Amino acid sequence: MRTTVGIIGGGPAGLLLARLLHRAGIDCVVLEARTREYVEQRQRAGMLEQGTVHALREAGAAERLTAEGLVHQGIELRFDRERHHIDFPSLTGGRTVRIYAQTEIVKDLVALQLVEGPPLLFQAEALAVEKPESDRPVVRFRHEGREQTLTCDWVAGCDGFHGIARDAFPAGAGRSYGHEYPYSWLGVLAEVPPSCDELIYARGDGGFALHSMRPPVSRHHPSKEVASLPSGLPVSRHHPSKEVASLPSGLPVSRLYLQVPNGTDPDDWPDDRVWDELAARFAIDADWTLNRGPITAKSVTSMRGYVHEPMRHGRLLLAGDAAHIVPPTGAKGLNLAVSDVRVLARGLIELHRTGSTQLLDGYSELCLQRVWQASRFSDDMTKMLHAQPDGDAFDDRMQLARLRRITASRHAAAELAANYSGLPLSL
Ligand code: RFL
Ligand code: PHB
Repeated sequence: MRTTVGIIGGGPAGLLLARLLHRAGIDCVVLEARTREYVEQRQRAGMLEQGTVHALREAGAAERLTAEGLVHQGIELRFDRERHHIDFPSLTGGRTVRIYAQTEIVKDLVALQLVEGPPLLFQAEALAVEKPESDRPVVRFRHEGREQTLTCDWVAGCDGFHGIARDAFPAGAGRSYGHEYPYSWLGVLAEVPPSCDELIYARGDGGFALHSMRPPVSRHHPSKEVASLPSGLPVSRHHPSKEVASLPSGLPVSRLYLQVPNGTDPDDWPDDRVWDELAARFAIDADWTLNRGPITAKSVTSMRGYVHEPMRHGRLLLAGDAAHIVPPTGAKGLNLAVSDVRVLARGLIELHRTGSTQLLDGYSELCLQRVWQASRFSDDMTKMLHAQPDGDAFDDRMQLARLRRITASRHAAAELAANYSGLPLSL
C-alpha cells in the first residue's frame, strides 16, 4: 500500500488528523489496532476547551457536539467543607468549556470517515516504522492475518502512550521525561442525574474526588446510520467485565472519580463503598446531597506525566498521547492531542499547497511549549487536590493555602481559569 500520510492510531488524534487532511485533499490511511467497538466505547475524557470545539467544527465533525454538548461556565472547588465557584467567562474575557464524551467524538469521527474516507482499517496493528529519516518511511503492520507494508511520504504516530511509533526514534535522537504519581483514579459511570451543574473538584478528608457528567446520548447514533454495529460489550483496559454500555437517553448521567492507592483492584470497591466514599469527600456544611444510582462502568487509571522531546524525527511526527501524557486532573490530554493535530495538519497542508516545510519544521517546538504548560498546570492541580500518601501536616497546610489563595484572589483564580479553559495556540 502507498499513501501520502500514514496515520498510526484511530483515537481522537489520528481520526481528527485524517479528517483535516482529507478535507484539504491530502490522502492518508489510518491503521487502528483495535476493533471499532473497542475504540468507540473506551471511557476517557469529557471536558473540552473552546479551541477543541472549534477544531472539531473546522473539521465538520461537531454537529452532535454542538447540539448535545453541555456548555459550562466554570468549575467548583470544594475543600474544608465549603464550595467555591470559579467563573470562567468573567475571569477569562468570556471563555467557557464544554462537556462531551471522548467516546462520542470518536463515534462522530469514525462515522464520517467510514462514509467519506479516507481509508480506516480496524484490527490493523502497526508493528514498526522503518526508515523515518528517508523520503519514504514505511509502516509495517498486521491486518487480516497478514503482515503488510504502508509506504508513506510522512508518518503520523497517533498511537497513544503504549504505541510503537516512539520506538522508531533511534537512541540519542530523543529524550523522555516521566513522573509517576503515588495514587490512581477509580472512575465510575452511573445512571443517575448529576448532583451538580458544574464539575466539582474536591479535596476531601480521604483524598481527591471529582464529579463530572456525560450529556444524554441521542437516540440518533451516527454509527448506526452508516453501518450496523456488531453487538458486544465495550471493554475496559483494566477490567473488561466492568464496562457495560447502558447510558440512558434523555438525561445527563454522572461520571465520578475517586483518588485510590496505586494497585487498587476495582473489585474491592463494591458500589455502596464507592458512593459512601464519594459522599464523604464531597461533604460540605451547606445542604447538598449526592445522587446515587446504578454504576454501569468501573475502572482504575494510574496517574503519570510524560513528555517525549522532540515530537519529530525525520518524517515521523508524534501527536497526542504518543508524545505526552498528563495526569487527568487538569483535563488536558485530549485537548493537547487536538491542539497537536491542528498544528500538524496546518504544517502538512502548507507543504502540500506551497512546498514549504516551515510550519512542519517548527511543529515540535511549538507543540512542546503548550505541552509543558499543560503538564505544569495538570501537576499543580493534581498536587493541590490529592492527599499525599506520605505527606505530613505541613503538606496539608500548603495545599489549603494554595486553594485559599485561588478562592481569595481574583488574580489567582484568573490564572486557574485561563489554564483550565485553554491557553491560546499562539499560531
Ligand atoms: P488514544 O486515545 O490513546 O488513541 C491511540 C489509538 O492508537 C491505537 N494504537 C495502535 N494502532 C495501530 N497500531 C498500533 N501499534 C497501536 N497502538 C495503539 C489505540 O488502540 C488507540 O485507539 O490517544 P490520542 O488519540 O492521542 O488521544 C488522547 C486522549 O485519549 C487522552 O489524552 C485523554 O483521554 C486524556 N483524558 C482527558 N483529556 C482531556 O482533554 N479532558 C478530559 O476530561 C480527560 N479526562 C482522560 C480523562 C484520560 C483518562 N484516562 C483513562 C487515562 C479521564 C481519564 C480517566
Ligand atoms: C471527565 O469528565 O471524564 C473528566 C473531566 C475533568 C477532568 C477529568 C475527567 O479533569
